[in-house]
Amino acid sequence: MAHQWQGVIREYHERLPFGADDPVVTLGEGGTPLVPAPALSSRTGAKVYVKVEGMNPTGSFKDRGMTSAISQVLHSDAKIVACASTGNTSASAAAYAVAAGLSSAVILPAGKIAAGKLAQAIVHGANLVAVDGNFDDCLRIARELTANYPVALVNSVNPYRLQGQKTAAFEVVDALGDAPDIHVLPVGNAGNISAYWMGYCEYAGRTTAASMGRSATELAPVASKVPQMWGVQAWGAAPLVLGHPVEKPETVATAIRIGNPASWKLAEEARDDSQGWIDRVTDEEILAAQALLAAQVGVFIEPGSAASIAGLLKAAEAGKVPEGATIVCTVTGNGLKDTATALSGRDLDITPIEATTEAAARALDL
Ligand code: AN7
Repeated sequence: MAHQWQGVIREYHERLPFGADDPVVTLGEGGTPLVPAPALSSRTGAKVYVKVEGMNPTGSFKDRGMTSAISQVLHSDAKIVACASTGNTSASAAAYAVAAGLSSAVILPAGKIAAGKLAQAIVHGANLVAVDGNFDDCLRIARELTANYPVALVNSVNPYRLQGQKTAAFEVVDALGDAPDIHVLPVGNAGNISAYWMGYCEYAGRTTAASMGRSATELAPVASKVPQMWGVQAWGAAPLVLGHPVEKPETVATAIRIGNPASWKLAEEARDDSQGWIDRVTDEEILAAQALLAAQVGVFIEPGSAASIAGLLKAAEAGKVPEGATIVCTVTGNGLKDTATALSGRDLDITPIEATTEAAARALDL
């Protein structure tokens, strides 16, 4: 019989805080590929996979949390959803608001959003507010707005966001047959690392501080273990590495240009309870990792996503990758969102040739 993936709420219904008759707003998110990355395996001595979250409907992992946050909004009186964003959350919120018949308002740091993400918010009809400030300023404004006006906040401080996002960990276990030894991911506002940790714990029959709804311990465990969680921040936006907020975060990876993550405590819990760590990588390492994944694995990711790959390679060089370990790196967003950064610094020779096969063959040195 034909099967169509139903989106993460229906696929993982029994582990999410929704009733059978609750409305579900979905664009078919989740079910993303877990792709073996031999080029990373050979460099690290481990068995490395990438979880390609850029395959989600709006091109990032945010859709997993937006289906659950926006579905829950339908239970309230709110007709407008709002978020602060470095780009991907706003793209996702705008699209899911359309699907739900709601309006959206997105609060963005002026001039620091990748062109593709801005285009998404615009075409989905979001009301845009550009702030002369950074993401942390935008989140403060979004929180205050939603506290004072009939507007629902759909940033990851809304606990329904992490509920949807935890399904990515379920998918990894379902694909591998058990949890990996190590899970690596980029860290910005720190919601995703917290959500994965919750998902891995619940699949192993444990709960975390972020768990809600039916207790995971009522369901039979699916995984026999939990992975170490390795988080990676950008060098100039690494509050969790430094142990204090960064007032003026800077990085080429605008998605993770965040100085005071909302899920700070949950991320520390994920790191410490899993015996993992959170490190930082330079912009150069991020861009090199992005180029490597595109040229040697065949997956085009955005710079923020490449932090996870850069962090893994840095750990390998430092001898911190156990031989033969199974490692999953989440690559959080699609490279097509920010082609300007991917192409910057490249020598693009696009001088046209005459329209003959011979000229094409000459140009190709055939
Ligand atoms: C591609 O869109 O914060 O640590 O406002 O877009 O869960 O915040 C995006 C974050 C990683 C970091 N990779 O995840 C936003 C926003 C990409 C991202 C992160 C983001 P969190």
